[in-house]
Amino acid sequence: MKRVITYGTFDLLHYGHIELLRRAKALGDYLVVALSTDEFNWNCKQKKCYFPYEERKRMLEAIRYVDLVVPEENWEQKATDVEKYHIDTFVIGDDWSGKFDFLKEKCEVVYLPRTPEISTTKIKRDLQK
Ligand code: C2G
Repeated sequence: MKRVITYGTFDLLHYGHIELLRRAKALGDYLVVALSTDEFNWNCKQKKCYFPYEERKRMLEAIRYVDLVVPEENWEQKATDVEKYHIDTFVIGDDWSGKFDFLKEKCEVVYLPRTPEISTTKIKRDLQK
């Protein structure tokens, strides 16, 4: 049972997120998603989510690739999460390339190419036109 973890905000869920989750799950048998809380998003990522945490969690839990959703509350929890959830592989989009190499002591680290042309920011911008 190979266990994979990924992290993110996943606001205004779109096919770029789904493609990331599909490829993350394909790296193992069990996928944990650490979902950024509203406080973490606002205080540490300067992101104001359209959907609150509980709604974003509910949507992720409905995705066939996702096995467990847990809160991401700070930048520092990744190393303990890898132990806590017995993770074999950490995966995230390559916009984060190199940023989490410190986890290589504990697990495999994979950066996946982002899906081009789509982002939550683009959706918000296009809707304002
Ligand atoms: N993503 C992607 N392609 C896109 C948009 C997003 O592959 N077109 C990926 C991102 O690279 C990330 C995941 O989908 O792996 C979630 O994206 P965000 O919700 O924007 O996550 P982010 O704010 O980057 O949070 O501690 C890590 C952070 O919580 C990551």
